[in-house]
Amino acid sequence: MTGSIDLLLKRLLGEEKFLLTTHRTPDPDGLGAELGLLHFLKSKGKDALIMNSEPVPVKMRFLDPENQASDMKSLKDRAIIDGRLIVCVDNSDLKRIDDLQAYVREDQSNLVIIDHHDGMHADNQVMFAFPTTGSSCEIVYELMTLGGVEPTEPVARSLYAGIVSDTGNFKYKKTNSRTHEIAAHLMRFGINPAEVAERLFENSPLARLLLKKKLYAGMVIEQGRLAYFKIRKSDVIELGLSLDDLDGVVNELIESDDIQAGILFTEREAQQTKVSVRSRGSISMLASVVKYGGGGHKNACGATIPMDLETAIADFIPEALRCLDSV
Ligand SMILES: [Mn+2]
Repeated sequence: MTGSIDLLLKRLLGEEKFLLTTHRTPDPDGLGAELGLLHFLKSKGKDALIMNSEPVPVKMRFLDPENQASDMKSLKDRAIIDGRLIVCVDNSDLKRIDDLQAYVREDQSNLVIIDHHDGMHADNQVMFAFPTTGSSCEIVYELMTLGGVEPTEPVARSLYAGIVSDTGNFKYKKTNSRTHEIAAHLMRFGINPAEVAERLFENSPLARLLLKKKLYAGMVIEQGRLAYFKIRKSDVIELGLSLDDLDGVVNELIESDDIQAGILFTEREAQQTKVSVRSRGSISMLASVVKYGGGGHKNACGATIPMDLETAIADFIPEALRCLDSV
């Protein structure tokens, strides 16, 4: 079952106080959807705020010029959270909202999830899932349109950035004519697409190039069809980077025609390895990450494995190859 924008609109307008959140390490789609939804709810006279588990990465701060996205790490008075409907966008895995999980009632009556990842079941009460939509920002745009609210220029920019980023510059499979219509409409609010692309993708520090040098030096290709690389936390920190600076690197692995799937293993803690998986076309890698409690899309998914880096790699690679065999 696919989520319904009508029912989502009804569900939201029936409440007064909101807390908007997304997954940890917020990305442009999660942040854009939050900012769009915040603008929408405030336009409807609602009391709404954004509260993420982590601060907005420096690179994405241009999307939130008024610093409307606050985070649990710098929150002083937690009483502000009480009595609000928690709306989680771009994420249906509650583990990924960290401390905020504690505020979700056991019966989830104070929770709404708005997401576009694969494999979720919409009930249009708690879970509003739109798995055929390329980005959460498109869902929020449709909601705003149905509710009769126009974006401001910064809101249009953040929605546009989320769409560009989550559709892989309009090239991933969920991109359709509606995606382009929405992007075209958002551009009329004064967005400069070249500038957005440059800020999102091209203003990376030299250290990121050095990090990539390290990644590629250790790249492994299995059976001529699966490529992977790994990075240790200390390597990232030594270069003065954060784990967010690795965003998008894994996509490069499947740029080669012969490589069907690419994986980045990131050591987050001594016994915690993040695995990010990308695949081409009809190849779904979801089964490989679901085993570890992960999720995502068929062509872009991930999980956090409670093992050290090398053990996680040894454990995961056979799972990934099994996925490729089943195609
Ligand atoms: Mn997304």
